[in-house]
Amino acid sequence: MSMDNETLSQFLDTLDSFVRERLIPHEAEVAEADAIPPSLVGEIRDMGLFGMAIPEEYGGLGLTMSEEVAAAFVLGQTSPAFRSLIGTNNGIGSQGIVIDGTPEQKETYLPRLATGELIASFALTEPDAGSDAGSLKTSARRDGDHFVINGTKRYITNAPHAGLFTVFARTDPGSTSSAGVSAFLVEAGTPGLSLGARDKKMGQKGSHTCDVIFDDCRVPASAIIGGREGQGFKTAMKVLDRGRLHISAVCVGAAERLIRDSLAYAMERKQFGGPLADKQLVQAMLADSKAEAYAARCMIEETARRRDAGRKITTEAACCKMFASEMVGRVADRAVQIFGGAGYVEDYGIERFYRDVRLFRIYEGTTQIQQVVIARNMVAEAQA
Ligand code: COS
Repeated sequence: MSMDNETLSQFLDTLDSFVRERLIPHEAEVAEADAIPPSLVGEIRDMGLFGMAIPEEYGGLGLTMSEEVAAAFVLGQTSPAFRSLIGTNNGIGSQGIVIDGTPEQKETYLPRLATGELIASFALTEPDAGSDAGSLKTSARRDGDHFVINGTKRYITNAPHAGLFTVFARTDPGSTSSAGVSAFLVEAGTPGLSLGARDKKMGQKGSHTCDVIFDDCRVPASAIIGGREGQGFKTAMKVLDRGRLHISAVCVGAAERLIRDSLAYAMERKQFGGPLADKQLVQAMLADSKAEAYAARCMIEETARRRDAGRKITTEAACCKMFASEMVGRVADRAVQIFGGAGYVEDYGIERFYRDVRLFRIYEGTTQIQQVVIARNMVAEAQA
């Protein structure tokens, strides 16, 4: 759907009020308890946020990419744990089905993903296959009209809550690279699928990851996304192109929140006879953060427009992910510096954001992988 301007601005205003009035006040509690209160999960569900990126015909809001990044700019303004709760259903957990799924797969899963009744996870990473995703070892051996999956997936976001996993496994035993990988839709509760203990993370408390273990887990051949073997890696890459742009927008939201908090603190805190905000060295930090967050916002809006116009955005999404995730790291570092001692203790939440945003430079492709993607595409285009 492309919302008319009035509907979009109403949606974003409602989301903004929700973030300020309902989510921000619960940030410290969520971090402390390492859990989002069920009542808040219900409110998030009622707002339709699990289905932002799922087409309207399957019960979602069907936002365009431009609309989705506008929503992510707003959601990014609060603890990433809230965004993470709905992140997989809107992104890596659902988009394989949206982009490459069969009509039956869409019909079976998308309506429940859109409401949040079903939580989706994306199981690509393994103990020995992270950045080199194409080298994954999880196998799916054909057995009649079924496949038998064996292997371990690692750091899988929302796995402890997931009802559906998109699992990448090697269906061609003779292959060692990205060819020969297929994407399977595996439901929680399938015999042979089990979960490891929750990871103890540096930040993003309230968002959970764990291992997903497959031990002779038998699934029908109809569970392959799109029904075709050997297409899984490409599906993963298409999903990640989109996911990287969404994460970039979340980075901008977090940066804008940190800048707002830093400015408010600098205006209120007095040293050397006046507010910190009057000191040019503090102004330099505020100005650098403002300009960098604005640059990232513009890149992301432009890339989203290009995607909505049907253009391939692999290079641009990688540029956005690299720049925005590094940018929010610098902004968070400056925020700690502006707050000084107050930035290093828990009370103001700045140190929490500093730890939370560190993940953005790692997941859905590290900064170094984004550099590889950008440069490889530059060379390929120059050679074409
Ligand atoms: N869209 C569609 N197809 C794509 C694609 C994209 N964005 N990127 C690659 N492909 C295709 C290629 O065209 C190629 O197809 P052919 O074999 O038909 O030519 C195939 O996929 C393999 O691509 P490539 O050779 O580039 O794969 P590599 O194994 O060299 O890996 C990187 C490429 C490093 C970019 C990939 O492994 C990657 O993104 N790694 C990071 C993984 C990641 O983000 N992990 C986070 C986990 S999810 S939280």
